[in-house]
Order: sequence, then structure tokens, then C-alpha cells
Amino acid sequence: MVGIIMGSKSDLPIMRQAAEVLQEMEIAYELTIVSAHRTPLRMVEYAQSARERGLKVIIAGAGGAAHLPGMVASITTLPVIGVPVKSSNSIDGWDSVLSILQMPAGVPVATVALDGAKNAGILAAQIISTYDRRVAEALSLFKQSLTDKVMETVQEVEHLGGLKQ
Ligand code: RP5
Repeated sequence: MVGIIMGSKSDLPIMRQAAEVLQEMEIAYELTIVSAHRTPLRMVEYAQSARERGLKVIIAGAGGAAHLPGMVASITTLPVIGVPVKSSNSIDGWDSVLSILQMPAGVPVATVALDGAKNAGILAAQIISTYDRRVAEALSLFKQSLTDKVMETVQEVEHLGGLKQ
């Protein structure tokens, strides 16, 4: 249901975080390398066939001169979520962020934070949840777990505060 693509194997430590969150919510995904600069024809073929292969959302991550998400979005009508990666050839990550974020009108890429692959996975799940009730329920449980984790720390901190008095 979700295609996770990245420009290089070196993006995998970041991009696998999108896969992990989809796996936790039992959403089917595929994970592969598609490089805008090194395999441009593969990129075109991937983007052209994505919808007919049954994908609902594409998550695309790249670093440096990060053209992959935008170029894929220029070919497919599926929603594309872009993950700017702080790669070895990146200048502090700003190059990747701006390359993915500053798309021209007409070709949107939903850009998450630098190295924000986990949020990309959650956003993909949220798009799928618009028509899939099971995924919507998995997201509700996930949201509740965020609240529960914070509330545990609230209690811990308030307890420490109490000890100081
Ligand atoms: C981008 O260049 C890739 O997405 C990666 O983030 C970066 C560096 O690639 P490698 O030289 O590590 O293969 O195209």
C-alpha cells in the first residue's frame, strides 16, 4: 500500500524508521532504492506504474540535491511524502530540506522534518486511514500511547518536585 523509496542505500538508517512505524500498524509496504540522478529511467517507471500496482502513498527520501520526491510527484497523481535526509553530501541538511520543500505550484510534496521518516510513516498511515477503519483505529491507539508516555513523565517529574520540598 505504501511505497518507500530512497536515493541511496546510505539513506536506509533514516528511511527504515518509516517502514518500522508502518509495520507496527500492520500496513503493507515495499522498500527500495530509486535514484533520481543515478537511475532516472527506473524513477520514471516506478512513478508511472505506482498507482496501477496498488500503491496509495509514496514516501520518498533523499539527501543533498534531493530531487527524488519532487520528480516522482511530477509524474504520479498519488500523494508523495518527502523526507529530507541529512546525508554525507549534504550541507547541514538545509539543501535537502529546501530541495524537497520548495516545490512549484501544481506539484505538491508533503515535506516532513529533516530525517523525519517516522512522521512520514505516520502521515502515510493517516492518509490510508481516511478510507480504512482498521488503520484509523491503529492510529487512535498510537495517539493514546503518546499521551500515556507523557503522562508517565509528568508523574515522575512531579514526584521529584515533591521530594525537593
Ligand atoms: C542522494 O545523495 C541520496 O539520496 C543520498 O542521500 C545522497 C548520498 O548518496 P550516496 O553517495 O551515499 O550513495 O542522492
